[in-house]
Amino acid sequence: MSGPLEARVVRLDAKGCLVHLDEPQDDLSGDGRELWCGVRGRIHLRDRRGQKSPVVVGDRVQVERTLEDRGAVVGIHPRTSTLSRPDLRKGHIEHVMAANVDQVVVVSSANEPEFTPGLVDRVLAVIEYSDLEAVIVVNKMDLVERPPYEVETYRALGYPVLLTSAEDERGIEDLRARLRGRVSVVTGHSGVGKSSLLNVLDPDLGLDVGRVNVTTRRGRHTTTAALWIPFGEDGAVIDTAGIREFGLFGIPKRDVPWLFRDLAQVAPGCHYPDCLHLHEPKCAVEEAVESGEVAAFRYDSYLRILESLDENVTR
Ligand SMILES: Nc1nc2c(ncn2[C@@H]2O[C@H](COP(=O)(O)OP(=O)(O)O)[C@@H](O)[C@H]2O)c(=O)[nH]1
Ligand SMILES: [Mg+2]
Ligand SMILES: [Zn+2]
Repeated sequence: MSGPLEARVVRLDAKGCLVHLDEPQDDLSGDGRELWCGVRGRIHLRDRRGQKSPVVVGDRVQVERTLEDRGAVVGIHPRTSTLSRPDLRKGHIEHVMAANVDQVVVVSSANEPEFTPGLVDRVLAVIEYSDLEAVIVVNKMDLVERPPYEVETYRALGYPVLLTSAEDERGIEDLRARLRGRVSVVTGHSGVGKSSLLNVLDPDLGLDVGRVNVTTRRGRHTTTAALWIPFGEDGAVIDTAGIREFGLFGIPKRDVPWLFRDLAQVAPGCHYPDCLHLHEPKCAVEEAVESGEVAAFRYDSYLRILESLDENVTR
């Protein structure tokens, strides 16, 4: 057997991971590039502290063949970026969801379920902290006359917003152009049409499309694991299931105001340099919200993130 093979982790389960080999191997079935791997002990040990899994989807790894159609991950290349959330069941341990990501595509819907800015604002804050890029997708535009009013605010702040419909296929080519040649994590509440959009972009995918729960109008959660979907040359989409809570892992409270571009613009006018904009005297942010210079929904999202950090203290 020769030296280790270079590969990418494309799927995880309890026992190991599926990797996609850079170079196809003649004696492997299928396209010769898929190999199920366990993870060698020393990698477990090195990365165990605070990590749920030593390898995650998107990781660049080195693998060794063990049995004919089996392998072992023997090395992990340094990550260029990670996306994480606290794992609340296990006492605030960081749960890395994906590695080596270029951008986060946060999908929402204009209706059914009704547009809510909470998750979008959370994702925007996360990407400001991690230097990833964000793309906001408002899907199901076929169901409404005009986009949600929040879209104007996002555009004014310089965030790209794509208005799409998996139903009548508007905005799909713009979305395709945004995904080309990049590694994107796609996130958003269930039922907004993530799988439907990916199926329109690549009809061979055949991802499961769920139904919107009639009583709550909140989607039922249909996908089960983070999934690496190759997308054109060098590009890929990571479909992350069930991200109810998009993580702000380990972000100190005092940094949060600076993750909101609109708040950060006016915050230098606050009386106290460490103002958290929670009713401190002479707060420029509160004045800007009152005058309408800062959109009230953005301030609400900011307050909710601060509250959530109180609940899940991460440091
Ligand atoms: N009217 C309309 N319905 C859509 C659109 N995209 C998805 N849906 C429907 O919304 C439901 C949830 O879609 P799905 O792709 O499973 O959402 P996901 O949970 O975000 O992956 C399904 O019934 C889809 O047929 C759209 O652009 N317009
Ligand atoms: Mg889905
Ligand atoms: Zn202030």
